[in-house]
Amino acid sequence: MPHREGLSWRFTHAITRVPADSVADGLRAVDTGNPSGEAFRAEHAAYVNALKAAGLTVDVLPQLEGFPDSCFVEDPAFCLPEGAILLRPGTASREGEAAEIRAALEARFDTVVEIPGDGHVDGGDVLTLDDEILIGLSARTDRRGADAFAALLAEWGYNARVAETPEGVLHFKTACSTLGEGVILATNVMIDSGFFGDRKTVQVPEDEEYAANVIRVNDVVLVPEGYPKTRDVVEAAGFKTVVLPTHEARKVDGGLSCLSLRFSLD
Ligand code: CIR
Repeated sequence: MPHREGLSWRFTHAITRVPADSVADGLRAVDTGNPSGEAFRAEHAAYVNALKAAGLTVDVLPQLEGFPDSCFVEDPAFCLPEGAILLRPGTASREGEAAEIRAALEARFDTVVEIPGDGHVDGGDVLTLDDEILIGLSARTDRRGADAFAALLAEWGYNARVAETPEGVLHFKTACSTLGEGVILATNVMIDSGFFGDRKTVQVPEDEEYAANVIRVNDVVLVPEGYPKTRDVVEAAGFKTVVLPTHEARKVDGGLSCLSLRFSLD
């Protein structure tokens, strides 16, 4: 029974990786100053604690100086209850992160497979809903990768659909998130795109677009600090929020979802 109520937001486990000092060399679209490894690790510790408080067992992998963006573990892999899929990140400096996370996935899953072919997919482009998995084409996720990934998900019994990430948006999930219980938080551009059909959506208030990337984890929605209007609309939609600092992650285009792989092993 691959699709099920809560697939996209009920979790038992997470994998994270401590930010390296080399995160100062991390990729970014616009330079707003380098993140500090030390300050990022403090924010990361709060993030791990919030996942634990939400009921998860969290594996915290050691920092990897050779890969500046390696704390963004969501991008090199994708996890489902049946197993983990090693992806092929779509930028050269990050491709090796899939091999680096393999052992941690093998420690939790009996089944760990690689995405077939030679196309590229970043996990940040994959939005899991309870009844469908959306894969956004982006500067990181190409058609070959998305089609191969969708075919693999279909073999595993999941409905997968390929969509377009709006121009200028790094990852599909930079602009939308599952809030659970059939509701999606998204920017107005994403809502207008029609990707979500007649699903219920909550619109991110204008000038708070960064806060479109939140994560629902069991009973709470983790939201970034500094976006009070978004927190208000999420709460008004009936969800309980926990606010977390992401100031260092943001300097290298990172948000809350990218900092963990979340899955359920029940
Ligand atoms: C990158 O450009 O790959 C990193 N600096 C940020 C990755 C953020 N990941 C995500 O949104 N899934």
